[in-house]
Amino acid sequence: SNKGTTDNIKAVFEGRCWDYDVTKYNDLLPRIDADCNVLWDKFSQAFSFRAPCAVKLSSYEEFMSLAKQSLPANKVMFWSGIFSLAHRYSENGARFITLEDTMIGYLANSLTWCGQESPPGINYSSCPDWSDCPTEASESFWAGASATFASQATGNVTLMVDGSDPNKPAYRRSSFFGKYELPNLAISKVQSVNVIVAHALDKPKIEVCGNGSLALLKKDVTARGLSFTCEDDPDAVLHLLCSDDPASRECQLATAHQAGS
Ligand code: NAD
Ligand code: CXR
Repeated sequence: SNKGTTDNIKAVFEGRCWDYDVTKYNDLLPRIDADCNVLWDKFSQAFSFRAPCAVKLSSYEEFMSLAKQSLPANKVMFWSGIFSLAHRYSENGARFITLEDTMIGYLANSLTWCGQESPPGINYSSCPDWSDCPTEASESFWAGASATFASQATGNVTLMVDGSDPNKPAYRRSSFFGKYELPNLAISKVQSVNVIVAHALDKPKIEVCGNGSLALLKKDVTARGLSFTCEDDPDAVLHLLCSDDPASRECQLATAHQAGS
């Protein structure tokens, strides 16, 4: 087993919430009506005073319905297997809005929590790893968050995936994206899924648009009646990667202005 519930989780959660309300995403996303202490009560009631794996998918429903926000068209971005680059690119909502920019994802991101039956109802010393609980319990929060987020999306949506991971395909039907986001895109509200396949610099491009799991993704997207586009390493993303590794071979940009001078 793992580390326990994040220290001072109630204060961290409520502090994030009040801060979000006042200073975060003011021009990008709507404010929440519910008070932050009410959100904490609904969130914590889902798991506290219960055995750590005894949390159903439906447990967080009331919290989700109080905290969900409408989302601007064409700005929603999903990611799978590539947290860091996706968030550097989305730029806190400036380019795209990820789940972690919305109140629901913002409150919970990078926190650990689990319950216990005895007081105080929250286990601060050890929580099971998600792979130690039945699927439903390990997925209960992020499955609901992902489904809520995807069902609010409109227009063209973006997905970033990792085409360089030797251990897992870029698209997996078993991922949160595959299980809870793609199936909740509303055909009446979403037009297209635009996929960005990112590849680590100087590493083999294991998966590219049109092949392997990306062909399966195209099939799954178009079967839902949505349009599909796919691009490997768009310049805007490549240049972000290059900012961390400018000496890499793929980052040696042509310098036409010097030629012949
Ligand atoms: P992924 O494989 O990169 O997994 C995302 C995160 O979920 C990882 O940090 C992983 O450690 C954790 N995870 C994996 N399987 C889990 C499980 N069974 N139970 C609990 N946690 C698990 O990509 P994915 O599965 O496609 O999920 C990413 C998508 O889903 C994003 O679009 C995002 O909107 C949403 N999501 C976000 C988080 C988060 O922690 N912020 C977690 C899950 C899902
Ligand atoms: O150990 P994992 O999540 O399951 O992460 C697996 C890998 C990491 O090694 C890392 O490469 O996935 C990547 N990753 C991040 N870079 C990252 N940054 C923030 C995964 N999760 C990241 N987070 C947030 O922290 C996510 O919301 C994630 C939470 C827990 O991180 P942890 O390292 O335990 O759910």
